[in-house]
Amino acid sequence: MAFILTHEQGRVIRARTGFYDVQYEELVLRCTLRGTLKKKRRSNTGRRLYADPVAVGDNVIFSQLDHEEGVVEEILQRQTKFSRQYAGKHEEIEQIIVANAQQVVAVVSTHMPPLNFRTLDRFLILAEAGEMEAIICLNKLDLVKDDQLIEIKTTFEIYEKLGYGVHYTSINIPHSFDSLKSALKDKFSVIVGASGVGKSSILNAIQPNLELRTGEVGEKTRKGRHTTTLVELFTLDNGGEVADTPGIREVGLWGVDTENLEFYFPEMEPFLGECKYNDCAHVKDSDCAIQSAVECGDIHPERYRSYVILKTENTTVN
Ligand SMILES: Nc1nc2c(ncn2[C@@H]2O[C@H](COP(=O)(O)OP(=O)(O)O)[C@@H](O)[C@H]2O)c(=O)[nH]1
Ligand SMILES: [Mg+2]
Ligand SMILES: [Zn+2]
Repeated sequence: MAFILTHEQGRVIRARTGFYDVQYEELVLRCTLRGTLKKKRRSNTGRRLYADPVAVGDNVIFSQLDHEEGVVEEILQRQTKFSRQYAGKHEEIEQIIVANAQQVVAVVSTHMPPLNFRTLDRFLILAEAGEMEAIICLNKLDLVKDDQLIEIKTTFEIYEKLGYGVHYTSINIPHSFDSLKSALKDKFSVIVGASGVGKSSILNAIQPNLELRTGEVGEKTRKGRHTTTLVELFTLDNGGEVADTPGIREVGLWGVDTENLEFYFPEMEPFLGECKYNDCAHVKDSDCAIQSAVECGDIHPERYRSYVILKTENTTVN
């Protein structure tokens, strides 16, 4: 290389603990963080704030060290972020999974792992909290019988009515990925879901040359390096970009105002302000418009269950 880049703008396309691959035109540099950035992980009092200060999708200022290494100098302002509460810690630590994505693709499967509306609702709330649009993909359609499928699709109509696009897919059903593929066109999306729902398989079906490893817990990189890739960004030939994420087991809410959790459930909006008590939590309170709406069938019981679980897990309900 004839010259060494200093303080250029690049983008993080791959992240694993401590190392970030930063892309600048055709060049990809393995970067570490400048010491001043590492400090950003902690508050002034020394409390840890972030699992990692840099995420895939971040636009950064970097400097090159040699033909394959560099250092991240600065992180540019984020438009959006998909974050969760860092798993297994009692402290309040934010884990930014992807920065600057426009859309969240929340994947669930019919079986293996079983269909879980609680997890799905958590992903949708995190998308809302991070100011991204969300679409839903129900994968492994081939694992259910026709009559079961009809029942499942009826339940998913709730989500369609709420305005979420729902895509029904299976790696064993040709063309089932066509509609999802169009939904990814020209957008930067992040694909999330429990381990094993088929996220990597879906990306392979949409773009076979990605050759992502599937069916594994710890994923190795395609070049066979024995490192665990946490999150990786891919470009699709239709102009879309997708960040594949490893299975998110615990979807701890982050950036969500749980005092006002009802605002994250669009179907509750028409009933807000109609409860007897101003500070109604809509859980056990009497004369509650939300609970009445559930009884009348105006709010789906599955969605209400998600609300109650999240509300009681995050706040004390009287
Ligand atoms: N029957 C069936 N199996 C699938 C489908 N999609 C993925 N799988 C399988 O599910 C397992 C997990 O898939 P993978 O893509 O690694 O899931 P990820 O952890 O979400 O990335 C693999 O063994 C896949 O072959 C599907 O549509 N139908
Ligand atoms: Mg995967
Ligand atoms: Zn109420």
